[in-house]
Amino acid sequence: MLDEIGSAVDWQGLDAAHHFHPFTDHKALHAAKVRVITSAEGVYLHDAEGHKILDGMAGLWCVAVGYSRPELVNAAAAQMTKLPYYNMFFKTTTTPTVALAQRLARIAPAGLNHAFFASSGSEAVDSALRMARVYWQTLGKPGKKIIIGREYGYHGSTTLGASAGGMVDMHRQAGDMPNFVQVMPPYWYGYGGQMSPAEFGLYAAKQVEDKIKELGANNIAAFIGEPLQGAGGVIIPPETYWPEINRICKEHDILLIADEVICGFGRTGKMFGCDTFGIKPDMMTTAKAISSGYIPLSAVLLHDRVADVLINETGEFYHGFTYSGHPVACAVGLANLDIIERENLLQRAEDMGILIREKLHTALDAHPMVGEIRGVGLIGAIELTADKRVRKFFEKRGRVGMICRDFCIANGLIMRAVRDTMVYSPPLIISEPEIDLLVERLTKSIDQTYEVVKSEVAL
Ligand code: PXG
Repeated sequence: MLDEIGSAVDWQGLDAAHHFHPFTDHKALHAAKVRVITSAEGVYLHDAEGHKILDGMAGLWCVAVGYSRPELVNAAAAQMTKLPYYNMFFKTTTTPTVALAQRLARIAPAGLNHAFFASSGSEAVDSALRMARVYWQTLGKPGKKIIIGREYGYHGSTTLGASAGGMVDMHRQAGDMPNFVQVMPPYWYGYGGQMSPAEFGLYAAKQVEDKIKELGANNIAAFIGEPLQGAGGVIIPPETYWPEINRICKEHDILLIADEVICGFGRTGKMFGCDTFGIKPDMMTTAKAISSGYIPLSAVLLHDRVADVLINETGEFYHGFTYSGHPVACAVGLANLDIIERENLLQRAEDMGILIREKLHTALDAHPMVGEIRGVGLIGAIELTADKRVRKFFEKRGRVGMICRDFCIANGLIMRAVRDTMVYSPPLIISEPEIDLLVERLTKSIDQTYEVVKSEVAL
């Protein structure tokens, strides 16, 4: 019925008049006009103007199983018909909630046997940070409050999440909660200089240890980090980084929170980023691909060593949401995990990831504006550079990336630009011909961008 009300132009006008978008320069959006997405299937989006667009971002890193999967629709409909909602507060639970909690314990790294549910990654992060502080309070160490995050980390958009994260502009606008600090990310391309990636991984980990020594371990609750930093530009740590972070957190008695909101459920070729990078977390935050984005759902997974304290010693933990453990969301989560397991999407992410990187290397290695091609599983990045010999950034960071992003969309491909880094994260069901199309459209867009950059230099 909604589709019949008016043309794309009407929706654009109404959107500008009444819809306040997330993460948007509103004035610029109103001048440019919004794109109305009307339907999607597989890896393709359709807009109201008749374009068919290849979604190289799986929505916002979340649509793992692809669009329009009847299994998820049916799971939601069946659960809505039987029990559309009940809460978890009145000494009550629902069967999909319990089944998903058990399923998550089975697939998570050893020891993470307890799930707390919420509806978004931000809520999961907020919950995990509160759990960390309450854990230390319970153990008689209320001074352990500080959360160590990283520059270019993204941990959501609640005030705690924005404070934990290190996205510069966002942090400046909203991240002013006390007891949060940031350290250098393991971003070899940007900060590694003459060090080898392995040397730099240890160097970046040392920044965490130095910060702990500076602030005092008795003041620090937790270190939070994404296994690889997604929204910050698909920053993939050198192999030496995480084993060293495991050691540092353990040695200084600091909780390690792995933010798996992007990495979780197959993105990196294994079920979790912790599996891929050998991380030993005390807690994991998950969202996005837990339901492939079909319905809002997130979970904090707690290791027994944290859960035992919160369960047996804390007394009441004053925290939870109306929609914690929502039966419909959990039913969709279960059906989504069924697809991931049945279609062997972890292996597929691994195989297709290898393929996409091979094809990107063939198409772009020699390109004068491409400084690095990196990836793991089906997530990766292409660094655009002003001088590839010395990994030089463009003078005005982010402008070239934005030009390339706009060419991509004009060429029928959704890619994100993070500063001047082009990032991809397609649905895990992407096929080889679709990967060919992605690489072809991206290559064309980078060529077009290069023409613009060259013409400016010539002026
Ligand atoms: N942690 C991580 C690692 C994330 O990537 C969140 C927490 C917050 O999740 P919610 O569901 O509250 O948004 C995220 C979300 C982007 C972009 O432009 C990335 C995210 C969200 C919105 C935009 O890359 N990541």
